[in-house]
Amino acid sequence: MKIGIVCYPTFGGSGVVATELGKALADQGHQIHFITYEQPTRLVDLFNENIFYHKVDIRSYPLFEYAPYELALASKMVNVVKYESLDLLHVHYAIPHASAAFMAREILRSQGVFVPFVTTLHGTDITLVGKDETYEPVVTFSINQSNGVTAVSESLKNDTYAQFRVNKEIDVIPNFIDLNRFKKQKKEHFKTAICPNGERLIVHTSNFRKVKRIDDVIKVFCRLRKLIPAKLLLVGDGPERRRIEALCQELDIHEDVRFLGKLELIEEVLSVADVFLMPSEKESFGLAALEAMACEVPVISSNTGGLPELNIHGVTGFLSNVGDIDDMVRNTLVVLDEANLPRFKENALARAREFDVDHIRPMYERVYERVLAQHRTEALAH
Ligand code: GMT
Repeated sequence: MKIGIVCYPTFGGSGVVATELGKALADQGHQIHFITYEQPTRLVDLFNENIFYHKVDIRSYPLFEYAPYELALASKMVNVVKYESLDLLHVHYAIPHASAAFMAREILRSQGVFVPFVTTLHGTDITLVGKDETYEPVVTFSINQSNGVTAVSESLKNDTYAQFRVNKEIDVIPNFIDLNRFKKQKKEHFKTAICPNGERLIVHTSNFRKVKRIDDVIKVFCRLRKLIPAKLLLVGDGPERRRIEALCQELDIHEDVRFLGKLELIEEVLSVADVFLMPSEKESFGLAALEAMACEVPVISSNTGGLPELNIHGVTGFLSNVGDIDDMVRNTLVVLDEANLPRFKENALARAREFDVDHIRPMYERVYERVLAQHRTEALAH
């Protein structure tokens, strides 16, 4: 198949999922065309004969306070579909990709070209941004207009039906992991450098947005380090980073906390972690937790959204109510207990294996085939 993939090119979860899916599909012989405003961060494989990248050019004009990205994107989709003879478009994150895809599909239809689009809902496009009245009518319309809709967890599917008047069937296709890349590596020298006295290493990675509740990471860590020797690594960057750094100085814990910024080789850090913290307010899946689990790191998380579908309470880590710091501290101590840690690590890896890309990729291929078959029938009837 020739597939156009539209996503955010950033470090964020939906961009990572879209890029990794494209790479996995290209390995199966599909021709993949990424259409976005910058080369996706995880797309390092441009010499692959099946992978192409098309940059969306955004023309500015003094009249525009905000250049209309959605129009530039729709126009680029029209161009790529026509000149590369794409069979299908797959857009990740509804805003504004689904409405741009709708526009592209209808423009192409008016020119006698029929190409369906699949929308994958990732989380905040539904649970936070999408339901705001600023966007809701467009999000509802473009989901209903999609030829196929997928969501990354049952919880996100339920949220979509609860919060939008959506009448489309939604296929749940969980996020996935490349176990050849995400696996525990021997990085003992790294561990010794950060934890010279054998301290426990706590890791959190995120885009440092409010929804991640990084204050809770700090609160849990503050309590822990009074009970056991521990260090904290914070990976990633975003709007909250500066404030959290100042908070660590204020609390006088900065010597035990390191901010590593955005990292390409996150698996190297995860390889030396003892526990992963994800106390998020909302989390439709929790891809960062899956990456940790694949590196044999148990997860202490909130029980919000899709996290209970990934992190099994008492098996791969623990779940707590959002903001329940006492419970998170208690649970972390249970996981870090010498008598328990090996079992939690083993279970985390076993659970991650269930999300192997080779199990999940065919689920997308089946949706593509179904959508193409339906669309062919509709096009013939036209
Ligand atoms: O806001 C974010 O956390 C990024 C966001 C995205 O779309 O890039 O992440 C969402 O999609 C990820 C991939 O499907 C999921 O693993 C995350 O749970 C989800 N984030 C939220 O729901 C907050």
